This record gives sequence, structure tokens and C-alpha cells, in this order.
Amino acid sequence: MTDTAVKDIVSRFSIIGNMISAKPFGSGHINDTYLVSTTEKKDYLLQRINHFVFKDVPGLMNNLMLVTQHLSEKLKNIKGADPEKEILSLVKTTDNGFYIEDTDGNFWRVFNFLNNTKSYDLVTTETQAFEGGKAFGRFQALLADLDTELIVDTIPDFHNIEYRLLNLDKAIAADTEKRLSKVAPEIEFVNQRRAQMSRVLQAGRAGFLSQRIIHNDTKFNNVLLDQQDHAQCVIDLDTVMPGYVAYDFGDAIRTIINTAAEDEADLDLIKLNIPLFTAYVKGYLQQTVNFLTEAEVDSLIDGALLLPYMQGVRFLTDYLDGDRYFKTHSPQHNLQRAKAQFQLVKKLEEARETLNDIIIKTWRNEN
Ligand code: ADP
Ligand code: GN1
Ligand code: MG
Repeated sequence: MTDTAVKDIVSRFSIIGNMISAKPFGSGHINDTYLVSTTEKKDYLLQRINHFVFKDVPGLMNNLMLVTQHLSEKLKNIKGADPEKEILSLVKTTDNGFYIEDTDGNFWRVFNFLNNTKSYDLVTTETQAFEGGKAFGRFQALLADLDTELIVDTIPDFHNIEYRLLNLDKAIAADTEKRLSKVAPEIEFVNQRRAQMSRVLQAGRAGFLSQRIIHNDTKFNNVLLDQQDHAQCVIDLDTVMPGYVAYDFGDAIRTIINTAAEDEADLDLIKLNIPLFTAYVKGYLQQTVNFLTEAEVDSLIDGALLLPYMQGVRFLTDYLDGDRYFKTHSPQHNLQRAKAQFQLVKKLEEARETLNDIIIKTWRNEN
């Protein structure tokens, strides 16, 4: 994007001051994000919504409004809460909307930039993990009474593992990029675990777990912490949809418990940091103990194994499909990511009992 093109887009939003610069920002895999600085020392976050991924942009933006308004109503009744800092807020367009469509059919929106915040790709301290648990737990708690009927599915079957495996099978059958010969061990790994990884889905179908409004993308860099590493704001609300709490738990653990990056090439570096897991569980259960059922608490460990498995399946599928979904930085990136996620699954399988004991003991203490 040229500076002039970005300026044109930004000029359609009611920002204070004039744009000085727009720089690519963050490490998200989906949207294009820019930090916009202005003559008034007020920053904004400009985002191009990836409409290959999100087919229903009006529905997505409506969800975003409903969720942020609901959070805002809730925070009004909480002493000391500051909605401006703790909730994402959109900047209106000059014609009073919340997003624009440009001449190429791209959709853009602008958020108020939350200054003095940090988002971590890798968690290193127990404070960070505990605060992350609090933030995502509180998020679920505050949205527990938002009518699920009002929220549209921005990506249908997003965390439906059967659907994800079906997509992998289609990619294997098509092998459009002729990459299949490179992934035999990964496919075997996936096949060995198909049945056991559908436990959360089966429990839901059998009526043991209810669908709640969940975040659906709880990787750690989707929570902003303040300068003291206290949780400030949960961001990236595009996938907020009904789902099982085990999904949010598992996706957060996927990024917190791993001592290495999501795409670590040296698999020996992928180990579990159990104190960070314990800290996250404490923060999460502290906020959710009032509404979680025993069956939901029991499902959390399945979520912790399922989400890295599902993420590996998604990366592997995208690799076979020719890297059309996730942003990649090299031709083998998605494969490397899939390998790293499967290595994490192996480590989690070995520690399953220990981790589940931590969840159950913490839950009993909180009760
Ligand atoms: P993606 O869907 O591509 O992950 P995000 O909405 O998560 O996009 O934004 C990408 C990154 O931008 C985040 O990880 C975070 O670092 C930063 N970010 C997003 N929204 C804000 C905001 N309102 N204020 C400050 N930083 C933000
Ligand atoms: C994507 O947008 P971002 O980078 O926060 C993806 C998640 C994956 C994650 C893996 C809409 O999240 O589902 O878990 O990458 N978001 C979407 O890092 O597919
Ligand atoms: Mg993100």
C-alpha cells in the first residue's frame, strides 16, 4: 500500500488531526494492521479485514458492535473499570458508519489505539499467564448473558474438528501443490488421533456441554497487558461466536505452556512450562468458577490437547492448499508450524494427568 492510498482510506474516518504515517503493526496471521500516527499525537489502528477469511463482513461488524456494547454496559456497573481502556472502540466513518469498502472491494475499519499496552507472542512470567487467564475468563463471564442468537457465525464450523479433518482430507485428495509426499509423518500423526480428538464435540452433541459466547482466538497476543503486565483489554473480536469453553482454554494454553514459538523449527525446544499453565488456570478459574459446570471443567484438558492438534491440522491443510489462508514468511512455513504444533500435542499427551490434576485441584480451591 502506498502512503497516499492509506491516507485516502484514513480520510474517510473521523479521526482527530491529520495522518502523519501508517506503519504495518503486530504479528497477526489474518488481517492487515497499521499503526496510524497523527499531527495530534493520537494514534489509531487501521485494519483491512481479510474477506477471504471473513465472508460476511457486515455480520462480523455487527457482532463486534453487539459485543463491545454489551461489555460496555457491564463495565459501567463495575467499580474502577475504565471502558475506554478495557474495551476495543471503533472510530466512526465520515458518513457515520463503522467500516468502509474501497474501490477494490476491501473492507477497512479504524480502532482507537490503546497506548502503553503490550501484546506478547511468547509468555515468560507467571504474572503474564495469570493475567491472561483472568482476562479471557472475565471476557467469558461478562458475555455469559449475551443472547447467542444475536451473534452470527463469522466462520461457520470454526472449531469443529470433524470439519477441519474433512478439509484436510480434501486437500490430501486434491494435492494441488504436489506437496503430499513431504507430509507422510504428519498425516500419520493426525490419523492416529482422529477419534480421541472428537471428545469435546461428542460431549457437546450428547448435551453435556453448553454452547456459550466465547472468544475463539485466545492466543496470548490477543490480550493487551499494561506496562505492569496487568490485563487491560481483550482484542481481535472477529471470531467471538458460540462455542465450548474448552476451545478458548485450549487455544490459550497452546500459546502459554509452550516454551518455544508457534512455528519453532527446532522441535527439541518445544517443552511445557507447567508453572505458566498453573498460573493461567488460577486466573481463568477465579473468573469463571461461578458459572462453569463440572462437565465443562472436566472438558478443559481435552481442549488443551485438541486446540494445538486442530491448529496443526489447519496449518497442514493450508500447506497442502498452497498457503492461501494464513500469512506465511517462507514456502515451508505452514509445514513447520504444523510440525511444531504436533510436537506440542505429544508433550501435552505425556503430561495429561499432571495438567488435569492442576485444573481439578485449582477448581476445588476456588469453589
Ligand atoms: P489479527 O486478526 O491479524 O491477529 P489483531 O486484531 O489481533 O489482528 O491485531 C494485530 C495486533 O495489533 C495485535 O496482536 C496487537 O498487538 C495490536 N492491536 C490490535 N488492536 C489494538 C489496539 N486497539 N490498540 C493497540 N494495539 C492493538
Ligand atoms: C489466526 O488472527 P490471529 O493471528 O490472531 C487464526 C486463529 C489461529 C491463529 C494461529 C480467524 O489468529 O484461528 O489460531 O491464527 N484466526 C483466524 O496463530 O483463523
Ligand atoms: Mg490477533
